[in-house]
Amino acid sequence: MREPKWIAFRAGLIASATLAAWGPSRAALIGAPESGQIGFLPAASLIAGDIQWLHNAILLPIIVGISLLVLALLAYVGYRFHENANSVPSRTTHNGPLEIAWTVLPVVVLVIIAVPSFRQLTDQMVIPEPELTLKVTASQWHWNYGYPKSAGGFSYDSLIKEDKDLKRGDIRLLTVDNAAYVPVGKVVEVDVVSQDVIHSFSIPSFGVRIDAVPGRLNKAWFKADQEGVFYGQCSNICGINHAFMPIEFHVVSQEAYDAWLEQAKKNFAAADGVDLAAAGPR
Ligand SMILES: [Cu+2]
Repeated sequence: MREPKWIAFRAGLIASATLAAWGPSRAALIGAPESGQIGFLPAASLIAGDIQWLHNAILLPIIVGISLLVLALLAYVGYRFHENANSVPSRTTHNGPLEIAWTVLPVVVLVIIAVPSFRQLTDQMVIPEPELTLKVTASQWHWNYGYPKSAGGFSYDSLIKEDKDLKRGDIRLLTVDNAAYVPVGKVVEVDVVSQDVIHSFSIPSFGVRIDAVPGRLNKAWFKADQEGVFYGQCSNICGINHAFMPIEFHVVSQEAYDAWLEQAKKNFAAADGVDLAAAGPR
């Protein structure tokens, strides 16, 4: 009986290897979640890297340290001052040095957090001279990407791909019909508005998250430092289909971007909002 089992086992191995080879190629994919993942999506911009550093190198050690300190104090109090060990409790109500310490130490901790935090906020809010400015308009429930006049002056809707339309390599709930394209290594400013309710434009790998508010122009920026496909989602509960307005950005070389631009100018300008869903190159 061993041999058939062994053959079946090997057949299973070959089948799974073949399936893996057929599966979606993740080589070009960088900014998408994976099963079993914990932590952040990989950073593809300096700002995203800074944000992750602040979390991993500053916040997490402080959080762990404070939690362990409080746990140790609780354990010590439970051990040292339980009724049998300490039947006549002290009636002390004040302790000057202790009170100063527990006021000053949290302030020091907050300052340690504040210094890099404010520096990063400044980096995010002070937008360098942009090389491409995208207008991002949120609606219930899709995004519209507008390219500036210098790039052809067109705009198009970007809608989630429904389950029935998914092809191999697409990611359910994240792949869209018309993705946005930006060149690698260029400062991209995103001007974010909303047509109806408050949405939030978010691409974790770029370190970008900004609310889309009706009647208000919010600006963010990123400079993607590697090519790939990066996903985000609307990050502000905006209604029944809030979970179904993903964001897909392709970061490509300047040549690939120029080629896409040529094609997109024709497709989207010709479509003029009539049949945008069918017009997009992918
Ligand atoms: Cu939304």
